[in-house]
Amino acid sequence: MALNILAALTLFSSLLLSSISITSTAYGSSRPDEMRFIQIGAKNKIERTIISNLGVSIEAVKSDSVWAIANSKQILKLQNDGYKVLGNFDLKTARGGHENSFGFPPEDSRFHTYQQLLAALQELQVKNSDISSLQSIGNSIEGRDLWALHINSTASDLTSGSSNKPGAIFMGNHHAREHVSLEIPLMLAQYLLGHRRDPRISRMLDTRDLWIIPMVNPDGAEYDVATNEYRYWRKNRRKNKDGTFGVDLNRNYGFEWGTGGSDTETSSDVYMGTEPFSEPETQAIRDFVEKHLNTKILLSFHTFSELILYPWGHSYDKISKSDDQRTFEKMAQTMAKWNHYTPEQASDLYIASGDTTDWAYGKHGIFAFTFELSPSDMMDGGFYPGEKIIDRVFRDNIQPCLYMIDLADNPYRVLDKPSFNSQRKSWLKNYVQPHAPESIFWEPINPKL
Ligand code: 0X9
Ligand code: ZN
Repeated sequence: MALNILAALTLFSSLLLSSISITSTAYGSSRPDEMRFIQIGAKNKIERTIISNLGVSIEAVKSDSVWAIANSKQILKLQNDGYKVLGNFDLKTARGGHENSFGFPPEDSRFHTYQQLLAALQELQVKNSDISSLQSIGNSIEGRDLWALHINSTASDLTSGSSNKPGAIFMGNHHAREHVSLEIPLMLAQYLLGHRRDPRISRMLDTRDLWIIPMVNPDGAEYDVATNEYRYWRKNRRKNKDGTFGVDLNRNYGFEWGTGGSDTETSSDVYMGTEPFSEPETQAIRDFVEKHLNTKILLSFHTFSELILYPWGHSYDKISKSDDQRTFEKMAQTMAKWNHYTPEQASDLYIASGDTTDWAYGKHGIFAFTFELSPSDMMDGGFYPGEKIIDRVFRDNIQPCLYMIDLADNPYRVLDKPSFNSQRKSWLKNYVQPHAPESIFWEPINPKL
């Protein structure tokens, strides 16, 4: 796709769209000012699933309670059902206002808006045009391009946009307010291209087909920062038939869609949409993945809670192919040694159907993970932890990302077979020394372009 023409068109259309979203006042029936941050007593995954089935979005899990965002109707229902509301806070008091009429507040200016992300991706691509290209893989419901950076050292693969090399896809920002989840895939791209002459990295770049899609939900992300206060927006910006807004993109994928932990109520934060893949954003990811079935690894970044999640999420069942189950577990446990997150099956958190990873694995056998990035707790800032957190979150996750890229040729290498182990050790020596001091692997690269 012709990058420059597309980029110019995007700049124009997104400026237009920005002004539309600034003047828009329609919120739908669950207006952000009606939403509350609540702490509810819940001791286990069954209770958490019941809460999630009420259409409440659970944001952090503690040993005997959860933090969630809910409207007054949902809170009443929870109380009627005997759940204890231990805390109830106004969302809007969580972060102060700022003077800019659009974008991140000055103290968070390192976070990228849609336009700043595009500029950063373009600069990166232009500096590394021999091994990367920037493509739009579709459009959001408001018409913004969904940008994907393709990294591949074979010119013909870049031109055709497809490859026989083992592929890995990294994506972020399915959920609008989870802004850290965009920064990490962007920094991963900057890291890989910034270290392309490092033998450990160049070997990877030569042998893998990498795609980075940092912002799957640009409309929601822009909406979240379009006034002088964060809006705690999660969904996309679909105008539903009844005038409410938004579908939860992580409930809209077409594998066991609508079978639990999502809602038919349009105003719910976990509204599943009218049908599987009803949304242009999830359609774009579906079509993209289905055009790139060389993909063996997929990582979808979310925030927050510091978790490494793997399928299934729609069911408490284990994966029936025991080699796959063991591979997921082994990979999650290995990555947890680097980022110190908790590795677990997604439904151990709570049941949720229609998420990216159940579909990617269930439909295409891709080893697909969700990372819930830092912070670990609501009290450390929840979705809005401040820009100071970004470097640390990236440092924590660079080795897990490199590990996934490495394994894209054959994730089963992690299984406990001697030949795989020795192969693995030599790979690790080539590009990562486990538990090495951070400085060996990490240098900030163009934190903000
Ligand atoms: O609920 C989600 O979509 C994800 N958590 S978030 O706080 N970022 O919204 C977790 C999805 C994990 N998948 C399942 N539990 N199925
Ligand atoms: Zn999320």
